[in-house]
Amino acid sequence: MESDTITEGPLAQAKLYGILDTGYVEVENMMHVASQLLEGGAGVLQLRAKGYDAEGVLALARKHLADLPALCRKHQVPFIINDFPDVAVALGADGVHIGQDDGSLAAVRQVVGSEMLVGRSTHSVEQAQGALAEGFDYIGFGPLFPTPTKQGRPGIGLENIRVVQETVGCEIPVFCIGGVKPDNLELVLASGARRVVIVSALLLAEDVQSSTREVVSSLGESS
Ligand code: TZP
Ligand code: MG
Repeated sequence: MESDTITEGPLAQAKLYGILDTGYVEVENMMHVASQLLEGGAGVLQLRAKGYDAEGVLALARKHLADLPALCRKHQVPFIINDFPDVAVALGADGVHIGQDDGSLAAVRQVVGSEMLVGRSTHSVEQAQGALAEGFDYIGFGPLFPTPTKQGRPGIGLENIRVVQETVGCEIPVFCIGGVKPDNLELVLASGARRVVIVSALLLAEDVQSSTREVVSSLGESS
């Protein structure tokens, strides 16, 4: 079976999933960094604010990212909220991303309805296939390598990317995540990945926009 033949839906063109992470970007600078990720060609944008509760994320987004939903719409890029379905609804986001311990898809759908994108973090082949069976719109698969962005979780390596890409990635987008950088992107792609999430290596880049553009260009060549 072809490994990534997804040609329809809001994530079809999304090869690079960008994340605005409060661990790396000052809140005052978030709008600027978001526009660099979008100008560089990120095809999805998530707000990730670990250590914030739902109220905190809502306040942060309202104060510092009021123009972001419109900017994402202009670029035709889905805007995703990490962890909090109710915040995603309140902000009029396009989706929400949840982890393994954040309950079932059915429970999230009760909050966000049937239209919103819902993604799941997965850390094994079984979890990836389970998320597809449950009906998630996309998955993150990793961390491939240990990463300071997600402390306390071991790297799962590159061995299982291909089987996940072939069994899950033919139905829903699979974004490989965790320690992916411009330096190892070629290896990650050679291991079967077709789409990636990159957090720190882009947010800490000297020129976020041009680094993003280079990654997107490498991803385009691989498909
Ligand atoms: N989930 C698995 S790894 C990870 C998340 C949110 C963090 C990835 O960040 P980085 O900086 O690209 O390694
Ligand atoms: Mg979570």
